[in-house]
Amino acid sequence: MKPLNKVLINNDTNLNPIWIMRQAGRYLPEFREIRKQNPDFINLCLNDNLASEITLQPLKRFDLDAAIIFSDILMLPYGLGQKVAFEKNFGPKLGELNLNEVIKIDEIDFVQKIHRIYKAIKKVSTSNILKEKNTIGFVGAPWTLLVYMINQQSPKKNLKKDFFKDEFLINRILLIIEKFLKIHIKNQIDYGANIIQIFDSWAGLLDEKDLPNYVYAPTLNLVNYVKSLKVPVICFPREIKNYKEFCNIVKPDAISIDYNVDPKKILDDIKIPVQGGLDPKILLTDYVNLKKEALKYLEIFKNHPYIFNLGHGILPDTNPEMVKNLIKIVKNY
Ligand code: 1CP
Repeated sequence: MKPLNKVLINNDTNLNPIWIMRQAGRYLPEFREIRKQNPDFINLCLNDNLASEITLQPLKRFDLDAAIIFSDILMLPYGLGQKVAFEKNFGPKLGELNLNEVIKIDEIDFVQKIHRIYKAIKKVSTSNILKEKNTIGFVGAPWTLLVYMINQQSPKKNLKKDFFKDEFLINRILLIIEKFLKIHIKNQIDYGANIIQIFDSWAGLLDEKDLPNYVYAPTLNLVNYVKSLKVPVICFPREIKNYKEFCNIVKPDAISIDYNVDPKKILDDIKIPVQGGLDPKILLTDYVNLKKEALKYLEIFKNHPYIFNLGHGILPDTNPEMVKNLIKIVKNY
């Protein structure tokens, strides 16, 4: 059985497998080298040779237990025909969402635009390095994708004032997103992904009263769909206040926690396997501090099924040596 499955399916508490959000990325010089020669990020995601090579880069360096496919949550709006670009020092920039065009897109158009992601997954999942390891496929949650599709840029920069004005439009787009996310999930699994992670990076933007409508209901539909395909599903509803309520309603196979939440409270509140938590900024400090903070999570979850990870993506300024140290600390525990 693959390492993450031991935790997710068998509730193993002796093993703390580890992978790292954004483990294939800018903190690795070998990634920066490829990126420099491929200024168009979308094209890079659609280049199955390079995308699979990038996916495996961190596994060649480190003793990680899983690969997460090199792609992006915004490949979904791209597949729906919305313009998506990534600008240096700015982040994602999306074109206007044209609902009249989007509703004309069918499954064949969508898959045609992004099928090379699936080719990359096939290459990765059948590679020798991953024989005993997991291949993680992923999607953005409907809410987080809606945020990017309507806001056209990161809400970190600026959130459109009239975002919630047209509730009818929002609910319509959510249904379209959900339909295509299911197609995207099914294809990732068919081509070799054996875990699905759902990133709801902007769940924390919502008032608690809006969570049932925009986060719980659409995510529950996806979680049930993944379960019907017999693959474990991990949810990351970043920065919501009530992880317990989320787990009780959505019932994923594991919950990935952000770094603002108290892990002791999570241990008290949550019965399902837990993933993550460590603040990525800790990797910018020193070995002694890293060991202290990593051991904190390992101690708290020592009798709970736990997958080691960070509380958000690894930062570009991270020294790869610190990643090596972290993995050693976790494996030696
Ligand atoms: O190694 C891996 O983790 C696999 C690849 C991966 C994943 C899982 C990338 C590559 N992106 C993602 C998910 C993703 N993309 C999320 C969810 C996780 C999270 O919260 O970080 C989100 C919100 C995005 C959207 C996105 N794409 C952003 C964030 C913008 C914001 O609002 O702050 C950014 C910067 C990107 C570009 C991107 N995606 C991935 C990489 C390596 C990069 C950087 C590209 C570059 O400039 O070189």
